[in-house]
Amino acid sequence: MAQSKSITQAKKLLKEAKKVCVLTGAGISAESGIKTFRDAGGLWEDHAVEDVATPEGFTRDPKLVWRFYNARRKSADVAAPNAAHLTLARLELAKQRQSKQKSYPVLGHGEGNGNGNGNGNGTGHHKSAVFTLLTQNIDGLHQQAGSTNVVELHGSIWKVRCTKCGLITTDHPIELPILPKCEACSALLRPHVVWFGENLESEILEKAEAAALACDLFLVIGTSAIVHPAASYPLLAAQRKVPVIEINLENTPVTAVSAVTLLGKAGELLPKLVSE
Ligand code: BV8
Ligand code: ZN
Repeated sequence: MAQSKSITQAKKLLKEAKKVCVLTGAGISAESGIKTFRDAGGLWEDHAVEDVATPEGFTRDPKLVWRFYNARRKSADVAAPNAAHLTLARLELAKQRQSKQKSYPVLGHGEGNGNGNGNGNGTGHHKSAVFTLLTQNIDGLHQQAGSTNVVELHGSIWKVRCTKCGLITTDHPIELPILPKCEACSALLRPHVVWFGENLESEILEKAEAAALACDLFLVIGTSAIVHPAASYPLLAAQRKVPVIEINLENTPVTAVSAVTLLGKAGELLPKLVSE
């Protein structure tokens, strides 16, 4: 199907959708100058996953791991949201406005759930939001772009956690000391991210699954869809016969279950799907 026909079909599906769930990966931040993992020149080219993104690697050589994350804090600090991030923020607003018109209550976690999206209505009872953005990215660019209902599946590069007392803090210089110490108990600090072999936070897993099970459209952008459980959410939606729209430079394991696959750069394609 010619790409223009696919774009028309994707626009129609997005316009009609009432509850949208989105999954993003490193590809959506590539046009903001942040390295992806698996592409040429990607992070995994000069670092062994098991050395820099596993708890065992951190125990073995915490300095190596902190050099890796300090470098990524510096690149995330100078990066700005691109047109793809900004379009998703606009789409969230449009869907919330659309739902209000249809007097759908915009409901989220009333009590504000720690990952910064307090867009609840204080009713406290849990109903899936009309727009949920699940991201594997730890760079915080979605929130910078204005997205509110963001679920950081793998944590945030801007949060650090004490390996002993568990205190989570954010007020640190961009480049942390090579072996940063906890202000409360002086134990070693680690990045508050989810490493391979570590479970995701249960509340995060709940929200992600609830959104994938409640959505009537699933949008997948810039992910190789290899890492689980993140890669399972578009499959969950497809199993429910929910249309999946994929945007990537290349085909991925999600392509087989996608109603529409748009091959190209997210920053160029996504703005075409959401009218001004
Ligand atoms: C867990 C945080 C319970 C830190 C990350 C089921 C089956 C198989 C394996 C497993 C399974 N369940 C669990 C596992 C094990 C493992 C896993 O999935 N392994 C993989 C390798 C097979 N999962 C886990 O360990 C998870 N924990 O399951 O706990 C458990 C525990 C033990 C055993 C069983 C169960 C935790 C996973 C989280 C790890 N932490 N990040 C950090 O970032 O430093 S993962 C990290 O890598 C990212 O967060 C992301 O998830 C992944 C990279 O993927 P992408 O973001 O997609 O990036 P990538 O470079 O690969 O691709 C970029 C894409 O964009 C490409 O397709 C490219 O074409 C495209 N692109 C590029 N430019 C553009 C573009 N597209 C559009 N526009 C552009 N401009
Ligand atoms: Zn501590």
